[in-house]
Amino acid sequence: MRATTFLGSRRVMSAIGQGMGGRPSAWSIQQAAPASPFHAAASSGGCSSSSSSSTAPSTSSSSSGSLPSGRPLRARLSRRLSTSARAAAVEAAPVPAAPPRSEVLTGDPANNVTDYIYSKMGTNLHLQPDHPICVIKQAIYNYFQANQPGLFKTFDGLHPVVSAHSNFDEVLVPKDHVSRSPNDTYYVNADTVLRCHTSAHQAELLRLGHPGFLVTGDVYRRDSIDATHYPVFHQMEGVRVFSPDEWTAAGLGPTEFAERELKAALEGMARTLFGANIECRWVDAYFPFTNPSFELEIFFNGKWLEVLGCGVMEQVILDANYPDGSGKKAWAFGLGLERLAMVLFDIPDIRLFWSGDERFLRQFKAGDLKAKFKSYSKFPPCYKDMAFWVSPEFTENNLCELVRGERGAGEWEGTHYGRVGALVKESDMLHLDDDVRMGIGGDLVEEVTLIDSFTHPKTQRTSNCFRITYRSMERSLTDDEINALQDRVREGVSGELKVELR
Ligand code: FA5
Ligand code: MG
Repeated sequence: MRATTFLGSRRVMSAIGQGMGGRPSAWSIQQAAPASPFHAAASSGGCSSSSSSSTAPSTSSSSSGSLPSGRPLRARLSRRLSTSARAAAVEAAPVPAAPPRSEVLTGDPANNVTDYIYSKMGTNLHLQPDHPICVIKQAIYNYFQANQPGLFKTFDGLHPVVSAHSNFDEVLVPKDHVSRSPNDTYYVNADTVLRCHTSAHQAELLRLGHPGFLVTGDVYRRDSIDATHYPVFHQMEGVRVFSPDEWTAAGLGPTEFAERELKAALEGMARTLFGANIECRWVDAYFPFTNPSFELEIFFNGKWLEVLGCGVMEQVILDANYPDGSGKKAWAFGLGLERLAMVLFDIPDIRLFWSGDERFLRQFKAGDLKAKFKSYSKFPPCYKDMAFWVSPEFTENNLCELVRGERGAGEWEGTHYGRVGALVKESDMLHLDDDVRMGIGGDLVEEVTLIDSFTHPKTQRTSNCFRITYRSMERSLTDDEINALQDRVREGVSGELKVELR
């Protein structure tokens, strides 16, 4: 479990939706402003406002939940959402193909991209119409379009290789922020990265003067390994700019107004996607580019799952980029599409999104938000523990990269990546011989967990014990195969990460 979020800081519970103890209760609906379409949408789901434990004002009783025609708003909304003719117009941009390998694995001293990561580039799950990532993306576009027709311009094809300047500097990420570290971000060279968030495009799109936009794309992070973290995933960025007359009409200050609009928009989105009974909570957060900042969590499979970060945009960003930005106010959010799709379609493991297995893919269809994933197999996990004295080279992310790294033994044959279309030829892989570039376990690695750590009182050396869980989504693994993988992991960690195995 990471102590801090990647771009945000450690979280503090906000008052909204926080229970008296134990599990916080679901959120309550914010005070509605009649002028805001998002407020109408947010109240349409009739989400049960949390009981006495919530301190947020609730309007579920004061909001009518219907439009002037008398038709229930929810019915109207869902009709609109299913009308493809009214779907958001997506910015016509060429689909970002994988760049040539030599442009991403450059040999530059700062380069830390692996072939495993490169093999994911150009796959663009968010552009494959029947893929669950694309299905949920489209549902969210439709929601925003239905609420504010034409306001949000959508961008699906912005290239994931971006300057460090736009990924970090333009969104005020401090020079010494952890997310800039090569332990956390993939560098092509010292000035160029694989975007680690879609916020990398905020400033450039603000400069074009769009008052609202949604950007979807693949993002890349060196990260821990478990069922909800993957080194490549898909984010959607949303930005909405307001003018003074809007907050004046609402009788609110600019920041207060933007915060209220933001939460209403996102609560409405959650209820539109998941229905009224979904359990959600707001958590206070920190991001360098927003203030105040929040994260939204959804209760899923017995745990709170963080699905998005958001906040009121730092004024400096608007001032520096938006035409006449100093008189404006904006909100921004960045959501994880895999996480939302896991909740919506009941998908238990993030690795499944990359499966080329027909038994997975055929369960989803464009426009079908009702599909629930049916497990076609449940193979037993296999646990391997490994203890070692750590070295200066050792970090948990380095271990995860080494363990998962490139193709999984036995998973590469045939079309494991084929159907989802990773544009890597087998011949490109054959000359690779370095375990850090190649990796070992691929998607057979389900989880890497630190289960024990102690510092020797005399030598002050620290020993860690990690448990690696291996499991295939598609077949049974043999003992011999796992033992061979684990032997290679042990060789890799002692050789590459210079740790002393115990
Ligand atoms: C960000 O990336 C911010 N750029 C979000 C933002 C945008 C905040 C605009 C404010 C304004 P964070 O690092 O928390 O924040 O990631 C956002 C979401 O991406 C998370 O909530 C989660 O849903 C998803 N996510 C993060 N890491 C992973 C991962 N390794 N695998 C899958 N999903 C992930
Ligand atoms: Mg976060």
